[in-house]
Amino acid sequence: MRKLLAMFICLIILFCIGCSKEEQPEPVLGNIEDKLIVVGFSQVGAESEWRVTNTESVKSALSEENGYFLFFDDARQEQENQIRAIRMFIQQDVDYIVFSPKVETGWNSILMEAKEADVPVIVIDRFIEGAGEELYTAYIGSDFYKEGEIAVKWLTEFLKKRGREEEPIRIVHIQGTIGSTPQLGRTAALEAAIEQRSNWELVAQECGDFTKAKTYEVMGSILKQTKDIDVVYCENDGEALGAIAAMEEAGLKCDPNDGVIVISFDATRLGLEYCLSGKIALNVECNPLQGPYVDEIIKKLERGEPIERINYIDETYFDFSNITREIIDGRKY
Ligand code: GYE
Repeated sequence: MRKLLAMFICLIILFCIGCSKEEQPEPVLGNIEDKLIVVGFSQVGAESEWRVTNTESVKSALSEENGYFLFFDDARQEQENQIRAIRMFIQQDVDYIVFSPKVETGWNSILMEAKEADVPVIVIDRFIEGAGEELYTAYIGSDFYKEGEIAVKWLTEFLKKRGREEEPIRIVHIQGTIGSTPQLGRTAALEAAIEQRSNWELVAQECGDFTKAKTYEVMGSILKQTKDIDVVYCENDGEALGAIAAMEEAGLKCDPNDGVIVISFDATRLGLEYCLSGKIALNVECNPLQGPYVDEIIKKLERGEPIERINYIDETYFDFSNITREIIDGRKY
């Protein structure tokens, strides 16, 4: 009788455990992941104002309120760190990988791993060279060669208007991170123009790595060799600021009317302030607000809708003669 009673009590206890197990909630992250779209975002670094704005844009578009759970990794300018982060995202079984590749080459095997794990990859900002279409799902970014073409076309017309189209034009060229898509495109457009114009001469070509600090340094050494400079073509606003600081320190005036003509890319707020003051003569826009485009593509993929594989963002340019305070104040970055 006692045995029977003990068995009965055991059964009741097991039954209760069974019930409470079913009612027990899943771990919090498990619950979130079930509902939210999980994205791993590998950013190249934080080298410029442009980059910081780009990171913010992606983070705020892929927010929890908007249906996402975001893993973010800053690669601090190291391709190896980006590869490691992407591998980690694959292991974490994310739904999508978003990444801005530091340079164009060296991605094939990690993208192959993503493909084998069935994780769609959305490339933003910079592009990847030679990657077969099957290695990434979509690209969102800028047409960097076109940006460079806008710059050289503007310079050609500006010199013409000033009656300087036959004069020798001595150009200093500060490049961005070597091997990155913006560097390759903006450089190629300038080099093509120099080839075509016999009076344009490249007096120095150095890498400023898209930063103010490095450009201030390299511009300083260039100025030790020559101060006979007509144009400084910088591949982003940070570089333009560094070059201007070095030139002013060396006693050069940055002014398209009667000094060095500084050309820049990005058109960030600070870059446009310099344009308003005339220190930057031309600033070609490069739009960092790519987050909403990423969100739109992911949501379309989630709904099974077709998407454009290559997406270029529309861009404009500003020069010292048409920029106004109202334009600067009305911009989002
Ligand atoms: O122009 C520069 C940045 O890849 C378009 O990288 C981007 C470039 C941008 O650091 O400021």
